[in-house]
Amino acid sequence: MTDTPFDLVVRNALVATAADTFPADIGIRGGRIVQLGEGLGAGAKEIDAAGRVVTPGGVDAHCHLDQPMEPPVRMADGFDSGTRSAACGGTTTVIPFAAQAKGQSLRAAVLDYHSRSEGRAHVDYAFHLIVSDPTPTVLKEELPSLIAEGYTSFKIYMTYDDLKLDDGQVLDVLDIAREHGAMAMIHAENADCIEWLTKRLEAAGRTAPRYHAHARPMLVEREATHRAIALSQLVDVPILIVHVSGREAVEQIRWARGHGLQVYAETCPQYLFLTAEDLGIDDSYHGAKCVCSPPPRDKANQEVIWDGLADGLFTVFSSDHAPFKFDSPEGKKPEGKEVPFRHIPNGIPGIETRMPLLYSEGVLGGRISLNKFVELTATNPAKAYGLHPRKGTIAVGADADLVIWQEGERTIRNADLHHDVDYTPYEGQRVKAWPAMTLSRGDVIWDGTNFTSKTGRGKFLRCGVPTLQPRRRHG
Ligand code: DUC
Ligand code: ZN
Ligand code: ZN
Repeated sequence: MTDTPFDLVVRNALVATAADTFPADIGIRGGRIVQLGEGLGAGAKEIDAAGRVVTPGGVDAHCHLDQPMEPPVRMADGFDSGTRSAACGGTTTVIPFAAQAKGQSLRAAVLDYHSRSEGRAHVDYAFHLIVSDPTPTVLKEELPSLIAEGYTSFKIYMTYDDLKLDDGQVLDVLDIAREHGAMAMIHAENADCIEWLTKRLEAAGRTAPRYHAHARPMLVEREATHRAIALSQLVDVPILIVHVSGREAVEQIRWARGHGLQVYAETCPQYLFLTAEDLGIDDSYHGAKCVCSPPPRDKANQEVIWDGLADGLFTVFSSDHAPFKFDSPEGKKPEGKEVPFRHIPNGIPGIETRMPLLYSEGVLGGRISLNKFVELTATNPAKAYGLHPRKGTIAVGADADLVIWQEGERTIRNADLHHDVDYTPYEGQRVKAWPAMTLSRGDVIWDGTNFTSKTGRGKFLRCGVPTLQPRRRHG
């Protein structure tokens, strides 16, 4: 204990962690939480949170910011606007992707991504890697050294010509994850099935955005999910299946868990709040706004995803923010054209709406507990990617990344959001809560009305190894 006053006390909070909900004042010094308890002494500054729930700042462990794209397509958000939008929606840590192009060294991809992020972020950030070219040098030299330097997770793709790995390559990469304790994230969709279906749809003249969903039915996700599980079982390494969309993939993951395999899963708001109908019930190009992969399914599948969030099937809830403007030659209309679905940039924005949507429909809608909300949006992503306990919780020693929630009805309007995208897929959606205040390392960066951060205050974070559960020891 010291007599030094706190820099800041958040008083009369109803603190929610992944484990407990309790009343407390939060004493902050030097950007960290230094004391928790009732009746703390005075701070140099004080915030009265009476009557308000206070959660850890969100950790959005799957978002894409200024990821290099094939011209003319360009992501609408870089680290400045992307982390601004994150902060205004209660997210204080983001983990986007340093993506290796085929033929590029992984180290070069990381250096390039640092040059895109340096001095631009408003909240703290780490990098996942995307491994698209697992050469012997990447496997034996670059990956091990990057993991040791704090890039401890990587995504691999089972689809997309420019990214996908064959099964042998997946095994090679998983083997490195096992050896070095890294976390492998897997995009599970069967590339050949998608290509076969896409060609048939194109031959029939079915190229409108809505046919994107026809080209990627649940079967292709189910098959690849099962294969990813089998490959991870062969190597005996944990994996995390990203953006799980519905029943068939969920069944595979339940099967794996039932067999004692360490298979983690992520889902995203689009699988709770959108359906394939949002890609169009006719051939309108507006459906391009909701083209993402896997595609949103139907209402029954939304319920399956809700059940999985409530019962522990899902470990993390991420936005998969992949921001492309709709009415732009750099976005959903490449070179100003309404293109066949195959060529529509894949992904939707959602970094700002992730936390409010889940808080509203999940917690206030009675589907998940407040503690489960914290676990899914902050604690587990921090553990899965080696940032816990610095991030993802409210505890002595943790960074003072906090969200003070305000309950009350409002309607999501793109005009009120802070990304650089010209639409939100959730336009008109009613929500029941929004962050009244977001603090990052003790700084108020969103006060419910104004964004009050300074560009470049966000720091790069080196990740430790995942701590979701102890790794099995191999004899
Ligand atoms: N996968 C992602 O994770 N994000 C955007 C598009 C995709 O296929
Ligand atoms: Zn993906
Ligand atoms: Zn993604």
